Amino acid sequence: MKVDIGPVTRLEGHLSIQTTVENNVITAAKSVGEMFRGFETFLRGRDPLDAQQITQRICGVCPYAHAIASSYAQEDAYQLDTPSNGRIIHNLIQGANHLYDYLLHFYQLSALDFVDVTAVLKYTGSDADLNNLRDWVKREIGSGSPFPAAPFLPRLSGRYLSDVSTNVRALKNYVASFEIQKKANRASAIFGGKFPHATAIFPGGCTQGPTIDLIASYQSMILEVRDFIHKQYIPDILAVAGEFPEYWDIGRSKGGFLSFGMLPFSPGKESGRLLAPGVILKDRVEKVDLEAIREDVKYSKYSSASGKKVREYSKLIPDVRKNEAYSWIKAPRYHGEVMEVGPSARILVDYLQGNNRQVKALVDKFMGSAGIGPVQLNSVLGRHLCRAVSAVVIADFLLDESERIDPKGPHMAKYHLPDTAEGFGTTEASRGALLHYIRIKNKKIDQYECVVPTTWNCSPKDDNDQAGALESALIGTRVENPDEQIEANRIVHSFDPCIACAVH
Ligand code: NFE
Repeated sequence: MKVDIGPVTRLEGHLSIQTTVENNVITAAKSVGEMFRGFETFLRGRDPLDAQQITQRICGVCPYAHAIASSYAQEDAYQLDTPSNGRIIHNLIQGANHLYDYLLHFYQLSALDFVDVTAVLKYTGSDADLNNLRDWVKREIGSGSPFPAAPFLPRLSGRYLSDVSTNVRALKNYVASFEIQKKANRASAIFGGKFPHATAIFPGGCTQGPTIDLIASYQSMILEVRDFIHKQYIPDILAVAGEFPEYWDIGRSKGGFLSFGMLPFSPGKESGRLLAPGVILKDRVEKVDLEAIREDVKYSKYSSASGKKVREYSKLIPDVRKNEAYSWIKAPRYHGEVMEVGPSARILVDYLQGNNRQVKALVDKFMGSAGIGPVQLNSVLGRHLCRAVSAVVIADFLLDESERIDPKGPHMAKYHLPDTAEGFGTTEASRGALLHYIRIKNKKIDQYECVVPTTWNCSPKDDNDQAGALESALIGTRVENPDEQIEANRIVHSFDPCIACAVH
């Protein structure tokens, strides 16, 4: 039977997932991005210094990653020597955004796939938030409304966490996490100017300079976020993992892994990154070669040339009637191979290279207590755990990094806009590897390309008919109830798709 489980909710944008189920097993899957945007088209002809502002509008969740990738691409094009403070402030803004995004994803976008909201009806404690939630859920359920207690209910049928106190604790954290996310966003906005869509991120640094009071405010907010990560977020993930251990083996993508690495150490891009870049192909980690990336469009709704490299310009021609095409998302491939990007890629690429000692220690500790190996980080639970590992490492780094600021030092490079130039910028957005490419002619943007995390993960099939990463993770999954497929929803949510980004 063919089932359309879309539009899938609790993600950004319009994603439909169509599965074919035979004998309760998914045998085929289509990831369908349902809109077109055209940022790369309307960037052409504009002032290059608009790019880090305009590309942030690709998304309201990960705007800073776009600003950073664009700034790096322009730094490459203008040959800028970014001062240490400029690089540090970029990191402080981008890192805080990751912390916000991991909490948003776990609590609001995926925890309710596992947490039993109705457990709050059995709550008898004295917490005011939980009492309010319990009374509201009770009233809603008895109200006769067709959608009582939205957005918590209705929900898909399946097994949820059984222990009342574990559910109640997670629900309390669902509510509490909003305040903590606000803290992370305010920390970013101290230097970025505002959230979303920072005004201050610039190629070569940040227009907002550091002062002792700004640094102290930033640190106090990150300390609170870090506390929540350790005391609430990680225990909640481990509680889910403890009761659903089968999800260490559900949702495994079938290709390689790509991470661009993130958070460069000062003074510059040559001195390494907190999380290292790399590609995992056939269990070996290799250096990233940007020339190996091509974007296929055989099954995407474009009649432009397929298989172009990032810097090979091909006019993007939307084509709603194209035969066989089923998505507005393109299909990026690395040496023709399917790549998963995102938290598991980021952590596995770093872990297998032994780059960051803290990553190694955390991964070993969690793998040891769960009784799993690295291959199981490629799974629903693996993606959740790798976000948590990223959160711990990034939060500690941000606190250290903020101590390295020299309040008297420069925070912006001087730049000269060249007539003709090109540049690549790579970083990790929360959802994975993000690449921006800019080519400048006559001081205007001649070509701009973004290769975006969800484009990799939620791509349709490529020119060789290979399923995309998410599609491949769905195929082979056993589903108890083919009409609802809670298992497929959990897999989709573990990738945290952002379709606004994917179709940019
Ligand atoms: Ni719109 Fe984005 C994606 C992330 S790219 S959320 O995909 O993370 O910067």
